[in-house]
Amino acid sequence: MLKPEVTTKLNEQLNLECYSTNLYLQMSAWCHNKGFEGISQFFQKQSREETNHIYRIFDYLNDTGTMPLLGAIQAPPIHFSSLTELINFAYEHEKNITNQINRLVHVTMTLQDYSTFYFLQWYVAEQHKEEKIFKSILDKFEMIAIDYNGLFLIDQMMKNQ
Ligand code: OFO
Repeated sequence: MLKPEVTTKLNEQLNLECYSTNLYLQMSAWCHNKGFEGISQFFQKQSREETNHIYRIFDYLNDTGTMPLLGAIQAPPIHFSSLTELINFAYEHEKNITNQINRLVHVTMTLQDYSTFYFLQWYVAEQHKEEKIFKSILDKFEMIAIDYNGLFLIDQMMKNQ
């Protein structure tokens, strides 16, 4: 049986993962609308990964006899002035998620809930991977001049990410 504080935090995270799914799906739509098909595909893949994050927490709550609680999900932004702004937004979002996960891990450690602490280690590793992905994309933006040719190259490259 989970402690109430852990349950609350896990439900918060569950809802944040729902937001992440919607955010990346919306970003995929924005990219597709602007003609960046490769990046649009990349964000669809990211959105599916976020859905996987939802189910991990959903299943964990169920498995521990706690009913998952889905609340209202904030709408993701739909306007970006540039592709760089969009990628930056995604990178900042991942950094926020990392902070949330760290706080959650801290709560489990403080309350000596080692089962949930162990469960969350996958998220810790996943956040490291996701921050690295978005940071490396931003680095490529800096390396390749953001003119039309540069953007085309990045779009093609991200089809295989
Ligand atoms: Fe992007 O890792 Fe979940 O939210």
